[in-house]
Amino acid sequence: MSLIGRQKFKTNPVTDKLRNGEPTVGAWLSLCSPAAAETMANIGWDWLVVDAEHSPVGFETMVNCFRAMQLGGAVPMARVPWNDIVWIQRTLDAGAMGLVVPMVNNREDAQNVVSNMKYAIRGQRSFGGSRVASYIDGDYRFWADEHLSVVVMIETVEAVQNAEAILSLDGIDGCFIGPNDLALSLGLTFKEMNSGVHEEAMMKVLEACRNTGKAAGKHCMNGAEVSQRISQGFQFLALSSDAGMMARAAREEFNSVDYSKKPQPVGANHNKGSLY
Ligand code: 3PY
Ligand code: MG
Repeated sequence: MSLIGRQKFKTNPVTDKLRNGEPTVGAWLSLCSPAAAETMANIGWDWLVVDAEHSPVGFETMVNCFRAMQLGGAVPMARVPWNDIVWIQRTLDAGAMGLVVPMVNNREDAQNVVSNMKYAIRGQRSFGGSRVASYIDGDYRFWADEHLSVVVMIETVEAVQNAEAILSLDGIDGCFIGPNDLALSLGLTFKEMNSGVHEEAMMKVLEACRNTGKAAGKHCMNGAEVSQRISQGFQFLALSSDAGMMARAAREEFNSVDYSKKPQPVGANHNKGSLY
């Protein structure tokens, strides 16, 4: 038998890096396309996140995105729409090796995330297997409780104030700042993001991560910001999304087209004064 696609993993490379203080870089998938997921996975990202919160992706498409990511070597992850046991259970069973959970505002929310992602006696996840079980080395039930990446979103003023209480909870690997929702919560325009009180709030979250030994993350617009955040100590960095990058590249190429280069109609420069 060929070993293509059969290499079993003992641990989760993303969780390992987050726990070891190393940076990881990934991207959001909003196009709901396994073909886009496969193309993206081949780039070399540490992880890719299917966005089930703000894209119309369906479950069957999400599973196919996970398969495509695995094929390309990226750790398959998802952002669930809410901290909801049904979504969390089904997404993990579908093959996510880690979840990003939005709007975690206090310690109780964080406790519910951990409980929703872990089997008894630690949590309330029900056992029904997972696609990932075939690809890991060991018993999935124990593997999942130990190695799934548990990332909570800090994206409100309340969450920033409670960051240390949230992050100190055992079972949480790190946080991910949603800059847009954080700006809304602070009453700021999107132009005011990444400076002033917005930046101060993010630095407070980074400090809470340092104090608790957990990974800080953030959604970034471009590679320059990812590099800057890595230098500050952030570890779970998303660079835009498949849709965003496609639109940006397409816009750039489209805008580079010079319509004025069209050939002049034959005879346009004809010397009307000539007999010939
Ligand atoms: C936000 O900016 O609020 C996000 O959720 C980004 O992923
Ligand atoms: Mg958000």
